[in-house]
Amino acid sequence: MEGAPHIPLDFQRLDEAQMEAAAETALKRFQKRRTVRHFSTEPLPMDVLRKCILAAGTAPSGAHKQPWHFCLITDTEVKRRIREAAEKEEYENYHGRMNEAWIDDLKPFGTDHLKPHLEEAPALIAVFRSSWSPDASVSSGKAQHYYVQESVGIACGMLLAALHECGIATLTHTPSPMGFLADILGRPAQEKAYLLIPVGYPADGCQVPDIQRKGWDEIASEYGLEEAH
Ligand code: IYR
Repeated sequence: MEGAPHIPLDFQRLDEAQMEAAAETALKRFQKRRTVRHFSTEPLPMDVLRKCILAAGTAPSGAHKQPWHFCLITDTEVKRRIREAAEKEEYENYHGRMNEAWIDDLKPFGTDHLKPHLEEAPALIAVFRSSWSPDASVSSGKAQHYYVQESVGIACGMLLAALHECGIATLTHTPSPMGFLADILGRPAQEKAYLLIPVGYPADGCQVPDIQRKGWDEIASEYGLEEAH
């Protein structure tokens, strides 16, 4: 390939038994992941959080632009300000901006406009997406980014998976609109808040909704003519 240096892929081929075992382990582990809304205030090891964020930063992205930024927040006053701003928006959401069907759909989860977890969780990870980055070498002064939503969504999925693997519970929180996050955190104009993730250990006695997950037939279809053997 002209112009672009390439290096050999570092890839470890597994045998089929190893693949089966890895798939089983991954499924069992992922089935145990639950969204948590009640956190212990106990601090988390910060280096574990930093490594999970670095793991998320290995996600694929459009033209490898890596259009994400992760703010790792443990400061009590910053968390308090985020809670205050989120609750203000959520009050409007629960009292008029969300329609009746939406409010009904959320009843099993017991959510409301109050967000104590934004202060109780020992850390918040605010994820930003950037639609461009400053670049003096292009005439517009802005390097384009591509498939930003997809790229940042994948990075967030990898972040949740990495945190879960490390025994850390998460809440994927989307207070909306989320513009207050860029203001409070002083993010540059090209960045828009994408997701706010309180992280921590579950509070003692933490309960979660008794939900079922869709099965194979509901989430997947196969188009092979026969078993590949
Ligand atoms: N953002 C609000 C409402 C909310 C919306 C959905 I869709 C959820 O799955 C959960 C909550 C809130 O955080 O309460």
